[in-house]
This record gives sequence, structure tokens and C-alpha cells, in this order.
Amino acid sequence: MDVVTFGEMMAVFNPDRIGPINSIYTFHKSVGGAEGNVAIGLSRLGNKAGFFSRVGNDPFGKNIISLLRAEGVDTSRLITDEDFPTGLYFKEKRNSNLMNIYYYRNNSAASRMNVDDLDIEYIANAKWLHITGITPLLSENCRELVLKSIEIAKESNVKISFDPNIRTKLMDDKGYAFDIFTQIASASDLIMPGISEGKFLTGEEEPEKIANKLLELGAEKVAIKLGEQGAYFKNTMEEGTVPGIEIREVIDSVGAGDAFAAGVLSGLLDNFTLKEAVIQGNQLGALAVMCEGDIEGLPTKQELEIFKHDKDDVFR
Ligand code: KDG
Repeated sequence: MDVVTFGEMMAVFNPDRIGPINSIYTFHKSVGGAEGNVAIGLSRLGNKAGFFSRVGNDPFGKNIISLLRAEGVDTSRLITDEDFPTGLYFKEKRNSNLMNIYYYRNNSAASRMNVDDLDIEYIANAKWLHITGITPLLSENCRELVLKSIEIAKESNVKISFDPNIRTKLMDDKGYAFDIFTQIASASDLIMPGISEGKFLTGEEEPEKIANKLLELGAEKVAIKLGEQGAYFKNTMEEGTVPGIEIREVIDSVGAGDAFAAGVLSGLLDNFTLKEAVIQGNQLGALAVMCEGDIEGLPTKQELEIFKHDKDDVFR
């Protein structure tokens, strides 16, 4: 595998219109979950991505598995849990600027993942292990799983990428989250926070200062997402800011960070410089926000090439 990742994928309920959820009666169902989104993004770009997790033995779990398989993601290590259900979440587009997320993921099948689910060789033979800050906050056994996977990756010289992906609704104890995030960041080769996540990890607010502290922790490469402003990047050789991509309308920003991560990782797998990889991450992020859904906007390699080079509105 080029990249192995694990975490929770859920059934996602997208409202059919803007407004408070109590006045919304129709939703369309989709699938989402940070690490699975990254795996799908990579697979669409032609990389070999493996995703493992637990899903419930229910229609939502089956939906997740068939979608991942259709996307070409390896699910050979994904487990169907007979006792616990697949997690769900609802989006509320409260107004054109504010989205609320309602999770139904306590005691989900994914939260039962544990170190016994690990296939050591699967991780040891990958080029990258991608981790987010969501999984260790799902349960104590998930936290142990994350730490064990890092240990395996380190022993086998597998590079680790980390997207903190802060979800305050999963953080009962910010100190606990800080400790585990710092542990993961210290073991990571590539860290891809947003500004607020960088601040949470380092106490700094400026991209350069955040990057310096993360590099001091031991990371080789840092790429900081700046939203409309693009992204800042730094390693020992390169540093700079890649400008944001102008888009007409943000339709749905959920999943943009995962798209960015997929673009950066795919670029690094193609031996891009960090700057080139971050430019590609930005392009995927832009494509993701222009489309409804967590994974729907992720481009194929061909769509990405068209986006990079062709500025026409209608492709005939
Ligand atoms: O990054 C996008 C994810 O936030 C979304 O797909 C769902 O994993 C998810 C979460 O925990 O919010």
C-alpha cells in the first residue's frame, strides 16, 4: 500500500436545504469520515490506499464497505462488528455561513477498534501511515490502537502523517487530547494542521512559529491550512505560502482538510517537492468545497489535470 489509514466512517445525512434542523424534513444520505475520505481521495488519484475500521452489521456498514470497494480502497482488514452499530452524523446548515454537526457515534462499531484488529505486516509494508486526532478520542481502546500503530510504523520506517482534525465534541478533556496529540505529533514526519489546530498544539498563532515548534517536536515537514489564504509550508529546505484558489461559492467545507491531506500525500508519493505537494493539496481542497458532501468533490487524476490546466466553465 502507498498509504494505510484507519478510523471511523459514518453514514452522513446532508440536509436538502439551509435552515434549523427541526424545520428540515429531508436529508440525502452519503458516507464520510476523515481517514476514509483521505483513502478515497488517494485512490481516485491513482494511489494504493488501505483503510481499516469496524462497521456495524447493518445497512450503513454495508454501504460504507461497498462504497470503499467501488472506490478501489483496500478493505481487506476492515471488520464487521456483530454487536455495535455504524456511527451516524447529521449536518445542519443553520445559515449560509454556519454548519452544525450532530454525531451519533458513542459506542459505535468503530469505537470498539482495538490493538487486536491490527495487522502488523499491513502497516509495516506501507509507505505512509495516516492518522488523525479523531480516532484516539473515540475510546481508550482506539487511543491504544493509534499508539500501537505508530510503534509499528516507527519500527518499520513507515512514514507517519498526522492531521489533528480537532473535533471539540469528542474532547471531554482538553488536557488529555493535548497530551495524545503531542505524542502523535512528536512521532510524525508530516503534520497538516489548520491554524486553530496548530495553536492548540503549540500555543502559537503565526504559521511560521507554529511550523517551527512542530519541526522542533521532530516533524520533517509541516503544511498549515490557511483556508482562503491557501497554505503555509516548511521543511529544512523550503518555506513559503501557497496562495488560496479563488472559487465562486463554498458549497460544503466538510472534508476539505482531508482532500488537502490526500493531495499532499499523493504529491509526496509522486516525488513532488513539499511546495508542489502543497499546491496540489490546495487544489484538492478547493475542489472539495465546491461540491456537496464529504467525499463527492474529490477529483480523479484526470479531473485534477483538467482543473489545473483548463479554466473553461463548461467541459464539452
Ligand atoms: O474531515 C471531514 C470529517 O470531519 C467528516 O467526514 C466526518 O470524520 C468525520 C468527523 O468526525 O467529523
